Amino acid sequence: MTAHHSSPPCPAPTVAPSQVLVVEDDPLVRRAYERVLSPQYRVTAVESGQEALAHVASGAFSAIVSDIDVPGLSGIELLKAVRKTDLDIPVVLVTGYPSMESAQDAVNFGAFSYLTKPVEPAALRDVVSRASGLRSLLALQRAADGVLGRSGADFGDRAGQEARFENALRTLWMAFQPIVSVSERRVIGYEALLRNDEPTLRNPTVLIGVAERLHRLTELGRTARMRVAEAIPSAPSDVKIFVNLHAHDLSDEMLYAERAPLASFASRIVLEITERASLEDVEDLADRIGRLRELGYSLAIDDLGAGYAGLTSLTKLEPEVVKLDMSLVRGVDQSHKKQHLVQSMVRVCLDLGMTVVTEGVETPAERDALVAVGCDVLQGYLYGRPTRGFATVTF
Ligand code: G
Ligand code: MN
Repeated sequence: MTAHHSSPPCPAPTVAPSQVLVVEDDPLVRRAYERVLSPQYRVTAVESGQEALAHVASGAFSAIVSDIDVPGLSGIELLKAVRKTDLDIPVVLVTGYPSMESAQDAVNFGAFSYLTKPVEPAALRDVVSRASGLRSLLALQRAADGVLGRSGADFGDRAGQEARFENALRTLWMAFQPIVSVSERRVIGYEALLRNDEPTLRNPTVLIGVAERLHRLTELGRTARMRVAEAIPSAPSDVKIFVNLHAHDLSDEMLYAERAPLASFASRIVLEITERASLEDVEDLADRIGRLRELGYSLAIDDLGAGYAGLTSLTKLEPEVVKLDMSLVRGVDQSHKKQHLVQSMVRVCLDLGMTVVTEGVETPAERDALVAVGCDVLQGYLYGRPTRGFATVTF
């Protein structure tokens, strides 16, 4: 792992302008392509799809020219595999047996162009030149995303994504947003929310998306929990700390370790679980939930009412806390339907002995409407934005 002492605010385009990957099993044809392209491009020529993939993983190509029918991995499979890691490399597919279906497939999967054998040298030169030009343009557009602070989740090659993710992990900190009891007129808890100083990964949803793609969710979850644990000693002693878990975190054995950073605070911690990522993939879910309870944690279902939470989370988690999604809150004062819905949900939850937290409260009118239908524990900009440290709330 490399250390990044001074990461630039936005990565420069990482594409070398002139590398072309040729995938062709017929040695004569391969040589012919090399001869046509090599005056202008650095050509890497391989004979199988597998070899091609290995090169794609390590090199920055401006374009790929692949036979549609190569050993190991067809041109279309190669195209699909390439797109998993790089959205931008133009792929030109070549076939000796043109058929409607393969042309259609090629286009559906995002092939840049489709050539039939025998390929005219001028046509090959032309298509590769257009492909590599497009590649440069895409790289510049990705750089523009960074400069203008757009999501940036997908830009750059994989190496670029790794570097930006490293920077985000290294600068990760937790913001805390107050959760208040209206009747008690006090803060009863704070939700910890991901923040980081990598300009292209500021949005937590984008950061989590990149972590998913890079298979680094475990690391992200561990780092976040470590940062929460470091902050807790400066929190008021009578509040709960709400910590979001990704479904993937439930499969991390470190979560259950007695020496895990949060373990010594477990009785003060409410773990929020959402079904945005499905819980169906977690092995032995019920057993894992049992272990968390034995360690002293409480559990919450996050985003209830957003359409994620299903039977699994309610029946297998039996949460102490339910968090109503802000989509139910937005404009609740204007909508009788929302008021009825929230009222029914609150009743059911209270009957089941669960505490209800209502998220995303922004206006006094929303607060009043929520209190009128039985909500007492509220969270939202009305009481405080997520901030560094544990801000107090004046009532
Ligand atoms: O999925 P989850 O409920 O954990 O997400 C909480 C998110 O909602 C955070 O990103 C937080 O910044 C945001 N948030 C918190 N309070 C409000 C609010 O009052 N209004 C809006 N629009 N967003 C909020
Ligand atoms: Mn949450």
